[in-house]
Amino acid sequence: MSVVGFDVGFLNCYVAVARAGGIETVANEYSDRCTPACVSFGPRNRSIGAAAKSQVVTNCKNTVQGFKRFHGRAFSDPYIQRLKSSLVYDLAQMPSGTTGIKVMYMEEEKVFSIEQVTAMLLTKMKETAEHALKKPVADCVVSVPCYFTDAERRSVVDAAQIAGLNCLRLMNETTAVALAYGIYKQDLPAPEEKPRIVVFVDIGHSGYQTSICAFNKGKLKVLATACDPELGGKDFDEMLVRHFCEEFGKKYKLDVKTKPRALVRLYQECEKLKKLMSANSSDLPLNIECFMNDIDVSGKLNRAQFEEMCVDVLARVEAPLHSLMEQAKLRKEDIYAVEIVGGASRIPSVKERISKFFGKELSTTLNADEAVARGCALQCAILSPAFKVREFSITDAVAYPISLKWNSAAEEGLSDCEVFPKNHAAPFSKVLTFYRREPFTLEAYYNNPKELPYPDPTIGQFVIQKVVPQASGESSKVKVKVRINIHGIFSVSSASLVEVQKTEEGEEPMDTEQQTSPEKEEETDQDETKAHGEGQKETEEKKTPENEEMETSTEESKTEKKSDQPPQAKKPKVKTKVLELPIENSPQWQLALDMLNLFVENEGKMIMQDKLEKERNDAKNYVEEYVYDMRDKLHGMLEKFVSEADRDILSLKLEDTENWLYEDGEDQPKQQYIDRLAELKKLGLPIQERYIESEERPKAFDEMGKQI
Ligand code: ATP
Ligand code: K
Ligand code: MG
Repeated sequence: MSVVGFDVGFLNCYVAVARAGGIETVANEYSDRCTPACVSFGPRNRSIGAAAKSQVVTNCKNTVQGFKRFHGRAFSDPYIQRLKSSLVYDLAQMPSGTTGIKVMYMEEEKVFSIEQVTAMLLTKMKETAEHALKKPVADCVVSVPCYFTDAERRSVVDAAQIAGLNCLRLMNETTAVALAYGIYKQDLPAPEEKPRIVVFVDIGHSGYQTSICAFNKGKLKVLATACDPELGGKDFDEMLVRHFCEEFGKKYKLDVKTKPRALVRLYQECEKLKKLMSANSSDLPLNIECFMNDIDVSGKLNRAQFEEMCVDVLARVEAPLHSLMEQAKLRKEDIYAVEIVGGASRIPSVKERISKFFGKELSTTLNADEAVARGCALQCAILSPAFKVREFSITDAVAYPISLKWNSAAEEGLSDCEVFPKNHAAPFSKVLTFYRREPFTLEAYYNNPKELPYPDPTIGQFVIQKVVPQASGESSKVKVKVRINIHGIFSVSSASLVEVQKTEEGEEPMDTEQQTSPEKEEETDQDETKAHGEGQKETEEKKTPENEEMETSTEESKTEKKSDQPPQAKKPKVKTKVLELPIENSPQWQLALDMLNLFVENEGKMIMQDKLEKERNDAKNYVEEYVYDMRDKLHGMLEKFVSEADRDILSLKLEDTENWLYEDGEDQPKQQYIDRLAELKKLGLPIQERYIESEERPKAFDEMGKQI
């Protein structure tokens, strides 16, 4: 059982683990706690993270970044099509219609699905966690933006599975931040007191997320969220790039947009400049050597100019904040603190706008880069039975209202009802009742497409199978449990048919189940009570049985409503038997199981290939190191221990090997390097042994001296 949190950022990823000392953000093999969300494909292997980022310029067509936004999207999605033209690498359509990336890998053209690419990144992050914990990692919590839709979330869950991870929860990034904020707070109001209201703002590279949360001792409830999925650090970079493209166009007659490599470099330099400007308001230089056509370029900019060119971007900071306050129906005075995280929250003019909106100093008590990963690790610790952590209940909120529609059995066309309104508590289950004679289909969809940052309101189709009429010929009562699960994903989790059997008065009902009492019909799932805590009952208005019938029954059921009352003692006893019904799930853009399995297998193969390639490279490096090391020593410390003739033989052999390494030996199987090294060592070892012996001898005498 591992306790790990992964912040899969658009640009920057972080890994946090729970160890005896508490939650810790851990460093990768470059001693960096930040791992770039970057995967690079080569003729023999993949590079992931920092190693990939270093190839952004040299191997730009096969180095992918910024892929977080491709999850759960059709290739034909206008958003994808628009992005496609601005990317340095290629996108392609998967057989299922979703988005893939097209690269050269192992000297072949390959298309990888977005789930595979994110899985690669997760593979790297998993290794980082395993290295820190010194044991295999599977259980984890993975972050997603709170504005991710169902299809996007399912795609990330699949990516985790491809990487061999067991994702216990997909956690909304702002909720992870809220948990990281709340769990250590000792002074939260008691459960019966007025909650502490805190606003969280996360501005990353791609997205802007805000949430407003209510805290009491031991619990947090997300009241509302508001986002701009298209506002982040990248938009500021974009403005700078546009500015310098124009400037260099005029100044040097360069058309930067025609050279992907130059463009990639310009983006890198502009990002650096943007960061410098956060700490500095004076003129700052931007210089790139050999930028294009061997021309060195240079320019300069100051913060005031930067802010001026970003007015339109900055103007978008306020809208989500307005929406947040409107949804929560709270006044600005009710807010205890505004906590900001995310890299782009360091931009002074962004901070100013937010601070001005709330009329409040912003709080930066959390680590702006690591809070999401830490929150995820904390959530993983809470979910892990093996780890002791302070009890803390988290109630998240539904981001977009969800409705169900179905063909009415009464033949009057489609019926529908909103099952989860916006900001409804999540995770959560509801039981809906239908009266049916035959199998029927429920279609789940987002009922307010306008607010959806996604072109397709469909969530999926769910066929309730094997529905049959009662023995009497009447419609059967079918109970369908719908839920927003722990990942924030909608599902039809179970369906059952209540078979009514009339029995003689006084006869003991046998092998029957008492009908569930209406009060129990709406409840959270057993396995989720822990994640919820008790806040649920207080905040969730209980529907009366009438309400539920009204909302969930089809027309023809209304006449039967009376017979649906709990059995009464004097009437003939009614036995009921509950039959589980199979459900056929077709969520939108769901990766098919056989594909998922294939991807799991392929990821395993690629991991193996990377490992072999690493071993091969290591073997080559050992030869190279030996050549340089031995050559130095032959003319240094080993000089006295080798005859001139032997030294010449070995020297020649070393030189031969060096030449070979630069020519035929550049790219050989591992065994070749091992053999070469063995050959060299055969000559070198006797010399080294003579040296060691001569070093040991005086020491041995010394030891003897001490003993006497
Ligand atoms: P997302 O949350 O959108 O998935 P992410 O988590 O990868 O993205 P972060 O790491 O939070 O993003 O933030 C990265 C962004 O913050 C980049 O645009 C980066 O240039 C910007 N950034 C980091 N430090 C600074 C700074 N000091 N000043 C201005 N911008 C900064
Ligand atoms: K991040
Ligand atoms: Mg982020």
